[in-house]
Amino acid sequence: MFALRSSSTTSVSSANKIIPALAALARFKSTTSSATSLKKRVQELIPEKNAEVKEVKQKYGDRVLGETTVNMAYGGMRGIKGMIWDTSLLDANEGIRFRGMSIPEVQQNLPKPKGASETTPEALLWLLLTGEVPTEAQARSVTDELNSRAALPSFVEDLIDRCPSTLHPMSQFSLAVNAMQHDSRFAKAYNEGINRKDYWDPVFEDSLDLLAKLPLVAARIYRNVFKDGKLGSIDNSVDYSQNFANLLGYGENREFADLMRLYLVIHSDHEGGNVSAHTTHLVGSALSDPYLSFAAGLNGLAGPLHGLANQEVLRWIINMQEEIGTDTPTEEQIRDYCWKTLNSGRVVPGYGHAVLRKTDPRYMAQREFAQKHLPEDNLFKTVSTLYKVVPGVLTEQGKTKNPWPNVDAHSGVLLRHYGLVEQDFYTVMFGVSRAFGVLSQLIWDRALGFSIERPKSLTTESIRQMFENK
Ligand code: HAX
Repeated sequence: MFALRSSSTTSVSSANKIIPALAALARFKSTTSSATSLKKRVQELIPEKNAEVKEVKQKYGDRVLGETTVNMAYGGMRGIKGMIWDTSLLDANEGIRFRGMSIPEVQQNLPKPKGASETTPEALLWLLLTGEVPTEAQARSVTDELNSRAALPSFVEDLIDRCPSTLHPMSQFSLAVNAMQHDSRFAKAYNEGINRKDYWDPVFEDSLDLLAKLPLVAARIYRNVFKDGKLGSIDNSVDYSQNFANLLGYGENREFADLMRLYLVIHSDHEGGNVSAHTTHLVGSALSDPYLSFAAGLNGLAGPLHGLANQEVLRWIINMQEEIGTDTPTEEQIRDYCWKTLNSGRVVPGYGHAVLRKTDPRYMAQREFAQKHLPEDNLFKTVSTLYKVVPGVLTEQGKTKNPWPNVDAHSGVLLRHYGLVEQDFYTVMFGVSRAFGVLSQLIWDRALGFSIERPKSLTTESIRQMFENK
């Protein structure tokens, strides 16, 4: 397997084994390849990876991965091991690892652009697609590649401009991504009869085109809905996150550009079972092209129990401040407000997780950013007080399996600090980031020839019959 390669070893952390930090770090340092083009490197790896999957299927194809209970079938298929997602793996107590690397390891070991304090989604894309830590030149080559593909078709610009400002930014985002399907190289190649062995190639091209265009799409929506509609252009000399910051209108603040780098890296991938990832993968399995697949994933991300939670968190905090009449509520006031939310049959947004059972490391990465850059921000202080209070309240209520904060509990306060106060836009930013993870896996789905998804469903009556011997 090629999760984190070195010249001498090719082993990888298995599903529930965490690589000891020191051994892992030693490996990260020795992982370089001479290829300067991401596509060329992926192409080199495809035969090796196909051989590995073939071997695993031959050796272990009949082994049982786990059992499925009736409760799992009724309970959102939680915990059912039924899909392959090579770009990242989640440990319930540790959080996400991208190709075996934790978030702090990614922050420490992936290259950063000159003058930046955080690594970039471009460097992460190289890691997700190849399992290798890129050199500075390799990361820069991805930046150049994305910058060169960023321009939008004019009809997509017109489409976005014609959306009413009352249409939610996530709906506009999904609409624009669907519309860009017009230029899908995979759809065209399929129509022309491409050999299935080559599917990955136009899927790679579509994915890079799509990633490249997302900042212009997202920023156009932002500037139309919340600002004067005027938009800058891509600067080929700077990285993806600086360009995104510039387009949104906050690029002059170097801290904000670093926040974008951090934000786009940590929201990118969270293994395969979450709604946005699984949806993209599922729709792609029907050979819908990357635009259609990712647009479907975005529609899932727009749900309040998933990505929309970041907008809900901010709204909830602001409502609390208004209701209590202060922007520095006490622990007691916050506790009362949490109970009020729970007693009215609503969730406390930003807390709980379907799989994680500890504080989300993505929350911690953002908390560390806040402690460094905005320790005196009143909203950050409130978010910190929530961290002290909410887990206790949720534990006392006794329902949630995980009372700790997730990624969405922290992102809004950071964006708001730098002036990006329009919370209805936050999930669009999440979507830009999520594209890096789900499209990386989609490329591998086609390179490895994964099948169309078709799990078995049951009726309640059929379950009765199975267990009542009818
Ligand atoms: N507030 C109140 N109740 C909560 C809760 C919360 N934050 N988190 C879980 N619960 C409740 C569930 O609603 C469920 O209640 P019922 O038994 O009455 O249905 C019970 O506790 C058990 O749930 P669980 O098994 O712990 O959690 P689930 O896997 O069912 O749900 C969710 C996971 C993330 C959807 C859930 O924790 C939640 O609704 N959190 C608030 C919304 C949120 O922050 N979503 C973002 C999650 C991260 C993400 O995907 N980001 O994009």
